[in-house]
Parts: sequence; structure tokens; C-alpha cells
Amino acid sequence: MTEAELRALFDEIDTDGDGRINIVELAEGIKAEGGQGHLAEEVKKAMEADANHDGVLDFEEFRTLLK
Ligand SMILES: [Ca+2]
Ligand SMILES: [Ca+2]
Repeated sequence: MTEAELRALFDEIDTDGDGRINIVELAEGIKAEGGQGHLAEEVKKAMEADANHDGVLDFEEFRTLLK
């Protein structure tokens, strides 16, 4: 995935546009992407990318997640 694609996906999931993906946006995003498996599990797994433990994913953390 290119930097531009990553940014586009991030903006798509970040529905309130504050530059951070919270847990609600994340769950909606996973649903929209048709993520397999249990939604709560997917969200939990994704939140492991929250390196600074502030409860939201910034672009850097999101990038790490999809790498
Ligand atoms: Ca947001
Ligand atoms: Ca974070």
C-alpha cells in the first residue's frame, strides 16, 4: 500500500476528521472493510498498534498496523 493509499484509508476511517482513529471509528472501519472474524477481536488486535496508549490511533500507529 502506498503512502497516499494509506492516507486515503485513514481519512476514510477517521469520520470526524480529527486526525485520530478512535475505537468507534475503528469498529466501523473494520465493518466497512468487511473484516473477517469477530469484530471485538479485530478491534482489540488493531488497538495493539496504539503505541502510546492514548486510546486512539494516530496516522503513525495506523501505518504500523497495516505494514
Ligand atoms: Ca477521529
Ligand atoms: Ca495512540
